[in-house]
Order: sequence, then structure tokens, then C-alpha cells
Amino acid sequence: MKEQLEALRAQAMEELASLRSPKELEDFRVRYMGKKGSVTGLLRGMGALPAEERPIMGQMVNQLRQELEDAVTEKSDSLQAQLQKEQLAKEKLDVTMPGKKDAAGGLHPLNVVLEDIIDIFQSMGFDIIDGPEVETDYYCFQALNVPEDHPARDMQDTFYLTDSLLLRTQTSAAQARTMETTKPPIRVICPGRVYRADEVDATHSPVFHQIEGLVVDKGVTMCDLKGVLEQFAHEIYGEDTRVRFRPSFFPFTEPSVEVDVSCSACGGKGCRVCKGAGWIEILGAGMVHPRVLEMGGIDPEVYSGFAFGIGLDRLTTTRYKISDIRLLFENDLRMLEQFDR
Ligand code: 2NL
Repeated sequence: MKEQLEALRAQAMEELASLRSPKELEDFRVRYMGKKGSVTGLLRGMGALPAEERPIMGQMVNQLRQELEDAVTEKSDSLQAQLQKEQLAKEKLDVTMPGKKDAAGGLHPLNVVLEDIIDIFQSMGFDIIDGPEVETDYYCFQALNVPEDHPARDMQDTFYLTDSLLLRTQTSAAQARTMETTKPPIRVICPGRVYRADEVDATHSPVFHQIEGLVVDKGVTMCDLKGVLEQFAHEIYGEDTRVRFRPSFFPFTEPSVEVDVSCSACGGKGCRVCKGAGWIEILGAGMVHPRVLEMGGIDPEVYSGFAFGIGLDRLTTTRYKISDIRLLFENDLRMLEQFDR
């Protein structure tokens, strides 16, 4: 029986060493020390021993039982410690690690300036409209009083798609449509892409951007034109900027003007930016030609209006001192990221 006990101890210790989880350990405890366990079995078997051997054997079994209990407690502690270590390793969080950068995009500089311009005109009561970039010869030229022999209508200057379809050369095409469908008062601006068959260089691109405006109502005068455009120039360039109106010519307006602002780089003294002039041209405008109103279905005896065209690309390159218009179209992130907002 003593050998049996030694064999049991050896087996138990070996098994105990290989246990990997609290569940396995609990199974082990029941198997050896439970009511029907092996150690308990040994105690029961003692009835068969001679009376004088019982106390000594009883002591040995109890000692084994105590040893196993201690070993189980120790194993339980070490299993718990091991589990906690694994858990902590899994949940480890390095709070000193740099966070993930938010890769948010920014506005293209053209859109930064466009949004400023839209804000200004919206606050003066203008609606924003748009129209097709593929236009008919009628809306792009005829409805705007551009004569058959005007250079803009030449194949050299305009991208024709068919005899009568073309890429619009100005956004006024959309405004000509508005006149047909809207009873005055009309107060709209029309921003968008326009196309001309120009050679590409630092100041020319075959696709560029315009914001045109149109106001038609009873009693609209040159005074309204000057007030609105002066207000626009002051909001874009600052209150101290001087604004001047020079006579000019466009087929769709009569009289026509070009608007200059005092050079923001030199304050009007003359510098490289304004090529010594002290003034920078920012837009063309005029009183809508009576024939243009008429073709839009508006009676020029009752209504009058003014219109203007702003070149967005030049406004953007001068504001940000961008030396070459092509930089606006190459979408080089090193350039664009400088205008994020
Ligand atoms: C320029 C000149 C201009 C207009 C555009 C216009 C539109 C209608 C009727 C009459 Cl529907 N005129 N637009 C008028 C004058 C000048 O643009 O140099 N733009 C960059």
C-alpha cells in the first residue's frame, strides 16, 4: 500500500505539472481529492490493513493529501498569474504613440476664391445658377449679339463639336437661357468652366473659369452697375482699394466698361505685379445691349440691366501670388496643400 501511495504521488505531481487551465486544474482536484477521488480511495482502503498499521498509513495519506492541496493552490496561483500576464499583454496600450493623422482634404484655391465671391453676391441678393458646358452656337453667340464675323466665332478660337454645338466660351450662355425662362427682376451669378482654343502659357489655358453676373429690372442704371461692382471690389481687395471704370467694348453690352483696382502689391505706385501701371484689371461689364434683352424675350422699352464677367483664374493667381496659371490645373499636392482651409 505504501508503494501504491508513492506511485500515486509521482503520477499526481507529473500530471499537475502539465495542466494548462483552471478548468483542467479543477478536474484534477476532483479526480484525486474529490469524494470518489484516488486519495480518498486510499483512505477507504485502509480498513483492510492490520490495526497497528492504520495510524501510520493514515498519517502518510493525510500528508499526501496536504501536499497535493498545497500543490493545487500553488498551481492555481501560477495559472492565474499566467492568465493575467497574457491578458495584460493583449490589452497593452502605448499612450505615448503618435495618433493617426486625419487625411482630410482641402479646398482648391479656385474654390476658396469662388466661395468668397459667391458670399459677396449672395449677400447682395443674387441667386447662383449654372448651365451646360456643351452649348449651342445660338446661346453662346447669337443670343448675345456676337456677330457672325466676330473672331470669337472663328474655328481658331472656339472648340466646335459640330456645326452648331460647341464648348461654351463664356458662362453668359447660361444667363441667356435664364432671360428666356425668368420674368424680371433677375439677379443671378453664373460661375463655371469655359473653353477657348488658346495656346497654353503662363497666363493662358484652354479651360478656365468665369463668374458672370446679370441684373435685369425696371429702371436699372449704370449707377447700379457701379455701386454693385465697387462694393464687390472693396469686399475682395479691402475698403482702401481704389476702383476705376474705363470705357471698353463688348458686343453684348452698351455702354461697356472695364474695371480696375489699385494694385494691392504697390498701392498704386507701379510695380512688377501691375507692370508699372498701378492698376490691375479685374473684370468687364456694361449695360445689357437692348438686342440681347429682346432676344431673351424681355422688352428693352420696359426693362434695362447690367452684366459683368469676372475671370476667376486671374483673381486667384494675383491674390495668392501664383506665378503660372498652369499650377492651378496640375493638381500637384505640394502646391494645393498650401491653400487648405
Ligand atoms: C470679361 C467681360 C463680360 C458680360 C460679360 C453679359 C451677359 C449677358 C448679357 C450681357 Cl446675359 N453681358 N456678360 C458683359 C460684359 C462683360 O465679360 O472680360 N470677362 C472676363
